[in-house]
Amino acid sequence: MNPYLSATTAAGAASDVAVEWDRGNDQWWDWYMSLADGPAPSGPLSDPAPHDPGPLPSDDALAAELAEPYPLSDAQVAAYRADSFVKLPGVLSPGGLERLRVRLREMLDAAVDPAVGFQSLEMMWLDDPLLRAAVLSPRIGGIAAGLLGVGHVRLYHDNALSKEPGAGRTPWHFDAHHFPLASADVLTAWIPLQPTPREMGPLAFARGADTWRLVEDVAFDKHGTSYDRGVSEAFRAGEVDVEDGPFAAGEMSFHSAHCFHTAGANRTTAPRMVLATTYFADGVRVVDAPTMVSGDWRKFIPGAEPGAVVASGLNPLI
Ligand SMILES: O=C(O)CCC(=O)C(=O)O
Repeated sequence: MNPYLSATTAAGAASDVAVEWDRGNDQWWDWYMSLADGPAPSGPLSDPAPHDPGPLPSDDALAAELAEPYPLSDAQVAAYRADSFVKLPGVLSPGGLERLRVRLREMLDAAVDPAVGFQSLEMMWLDDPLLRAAVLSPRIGGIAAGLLGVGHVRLYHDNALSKEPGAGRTPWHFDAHHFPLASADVLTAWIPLQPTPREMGPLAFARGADTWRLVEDVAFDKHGTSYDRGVSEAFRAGEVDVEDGPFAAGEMSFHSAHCFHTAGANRTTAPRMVLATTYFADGVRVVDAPTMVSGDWRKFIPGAEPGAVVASGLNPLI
């Protein structure tokens, strides 16, 4: 039995996820990360290359940067649709990202046990003006709307994700399994807050809008690592192209809820800090039967019931 599950969520077959999650979202991440295949990382950690983010913008300058539209090209929109993800250069300035990194670090340090290897925190936008400006940013929300081909998006949630030095892989998964949203028009902006070389564990993507269908029949395993292994074997057998390159300063990715993704271990001495924000097209409904893989989703859509349109006060239009 997986040690992160309660008696209720552990019950039944290993592929049975029908009950709802009954712990917090940080415990959800502890569970989900334990499903990653492969040996625990070992050996010395390397120092990342020095990075000078340059001058740090004032609050007003950062707010202005976050409000400025990003010139999304037709080729970038087409790439997102064909590949199920796109990596975009120069979305935010290195100095702006450094300000977000410092603030997010303070918030994580105040809230999370330092012994945890994959540290997470959500709904920071409710407590912090800087995070609010980033999470509700017209620049980032505008890219999300442009990629989905809609006028506006709504926020599902924000997420701080810090993979600490030495922490292991993120297992292969797709977010349609995770978010209880009944639509393909859902995407996540993955915003690294420092340059992220391969050895730090950048997010990696299985290319192709329909690639998820290759692994539809791989049985989920809530106790162990067989699902992650099965997905990776199927992708190898299907010669799926995996984009696993580094992220330069200011570069960020947008991946569809149908994009399979994973991330390597962090083999550096610095935390791999990321702000991940998930947006969806206005009018999307909650699925009829959320599962334990959705975590504590009610925190992000208070008052909503299965089948209802997602439009709570915590899902503002951007
Ligand atoms: O940051 C990671 O390692 C995983 C993040 C992820 O799965 C996501 O943002 O959808």
